[in-house]
Formats: sequence, C-alpha cells, structure tokens
Amino acid sequence: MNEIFKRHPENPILTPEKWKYPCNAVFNPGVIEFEGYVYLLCRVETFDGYSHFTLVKSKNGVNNWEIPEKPTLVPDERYDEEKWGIEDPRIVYLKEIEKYAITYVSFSPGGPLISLILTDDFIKFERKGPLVPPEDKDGSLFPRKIKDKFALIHRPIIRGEGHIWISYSPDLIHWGNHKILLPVRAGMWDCHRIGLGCPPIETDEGWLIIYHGIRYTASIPIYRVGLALLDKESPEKVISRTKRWVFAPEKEYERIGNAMNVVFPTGYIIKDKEIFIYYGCTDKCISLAFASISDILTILLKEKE
Ligand code: BMA
Repeated sequence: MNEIFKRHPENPILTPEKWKYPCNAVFNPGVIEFEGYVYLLCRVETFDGYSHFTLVKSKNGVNNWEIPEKPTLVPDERYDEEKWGIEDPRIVYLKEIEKYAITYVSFSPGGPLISLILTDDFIKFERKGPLVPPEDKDGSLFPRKIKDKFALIHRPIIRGEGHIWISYSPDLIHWGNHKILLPVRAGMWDCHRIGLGCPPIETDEGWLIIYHGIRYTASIPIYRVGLALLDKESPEKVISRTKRWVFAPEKEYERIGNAMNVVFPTGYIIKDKEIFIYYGCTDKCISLAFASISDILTILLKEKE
C-alpha cells in the first residue's frame, strides 16, 4: 500500500522510561504550539491504573523534551466526574474567547464523559466541568464558531453503537442540534466503533477529520486511522471519507504494549505544508507521523461521495 503517512525515524518519541517519576504509560497527548514550543499534554498512567496529565515541551517537536518532575493536572477530588482519572486531551485555540480549550475524558463512576478546561498560559487551568453526559469520549471543539455557535465533535455510545456525532452550543454550556456525523460502516475496517483523533483542521477544501476506527477480530480489536472532509460552514455535511484506512499498526511499538494493535492520533501541528500527527501507541508510548496536506486532500477529493 502506498502509505501517505511516514513514520518519524526517532519513534517512539516519548516513552514511560523517559519520565521523571515512575509511571506505566505515556500516551494519547493533546498537542498545541505555544510561545515557540510544541506542547504535548500527555496522558500519564500510574501504577494504580488512573491517569493524569503532564505537559512536556520541545522546540522542534521531536526530541529534547523538557519533562517536569511532577504532573501538571491531576484528577481534582472536588469534581466527582474525575474520580477514576482524566484521559486523552485534545487542545484547540478558541478564537472567539482567546483561550485554549482542552476537552478531555473524565472518568466518573457513572462512565466516561467529556469535560472542558480553559487556559491562556498552560499554568493556570480553569475547569468548566462536563459538556455531555456519559458514555462519551473522543471530544474536541472546533477552533472557531460556526454560524455563531461553538461546535463539538464527540463519540457517545448509544445502544452499544459508537458513531461520531456533532453538537452545537451558543455558550459552551448548553448543547443541542445533535447529529450523527460519521457512522460506523458495517463490514468495513471501521465497523465497530469510531472516534475523532486530532481536533478538526481547517483547510481550503473543508474541515479535515482524522479519526480512529475499530474492528474486533477473533482475538482483539484493531485501531486504524481514516480521513474525512467536512463542509466549512455546515460541517455536518460530509464531503468525503476514505474507504480504506490510511494508517495502521505495523511497527512493534504499535502492535505490542499495554494494549495490542493500537494507533490513536490525538493532536497535530502544521509545518511547511506538512501535517505532523502525534499518536498514542498501544496505550504505552507516543509516536509521530507526517504527511503532505496536499496529498491528503488529493486522496479525499478523489473519493468525494
Ligand atoms: C479507547 C480510549 C483510549 C485508548 C483506546 C485503546 O477507548 O480509552 O484511551 O487508547 O481505547 O485502548
């Protein structure tokens, strides 16, 4: 298969062995460029099984990571929904309120749900609480309002089905206009569950969506990656979606770890017309893959629905 994503030769770029305190896993990071650095808000799992976030930074986004001695954000006991940990952050800069929005999974005893934290400096964090009830994961806001509303992509589990949904809000508190955006596809590689990977990326052709798709095999689920393109001003209109996956677990660090056969993109940066995707591998470590944006859009426009 002609792979459009190339793996970085230094993969995996971050592992638990590089951490400054004992942990079992470092994976599924939220990613943003801030003050000349690439910031990765990493999900870190400790040996009690709970997760928290640690912010690491690097000038080139590949190596020389500055890793702090202590976690950055730990579950807050005043918030019941964080009782079983916080997981899988996605970060966008929200133009209209001039703040960074971190959507993350807070693991309540009632199930996982998506919560919101706002920050403008990555030092002080303002918890805004849950956006949607459980069971819900893989949430990201769009980086700007659409037709005067904030928009959220998320993956509720309803009747056991895991489709990607879109919802809108006037104030980041009240959510409505819920619609299935991308359904699972019976019989295909993304037939069992799908979920947003990186936050939506605005391109000349529309919103680029990088998502993970799951198929259960006889032994274990396999997490692979697909692409979709959404209309700029009405993102619930899907312009295109790749039939085949564009990235799949192949390397040992993508196949064997805490989980097996998992590549799980959660953030990106753009440099010189290339997109760099940061992805969790097997719920254990973090890797980097890159592709040309024009190659990605060419594939998507060829597959227009
Ligand atoms: C999903 C999430 C991710 C995890 C993935 C693979 O449901 O919980 O945190 O990386 O499964 O195990």
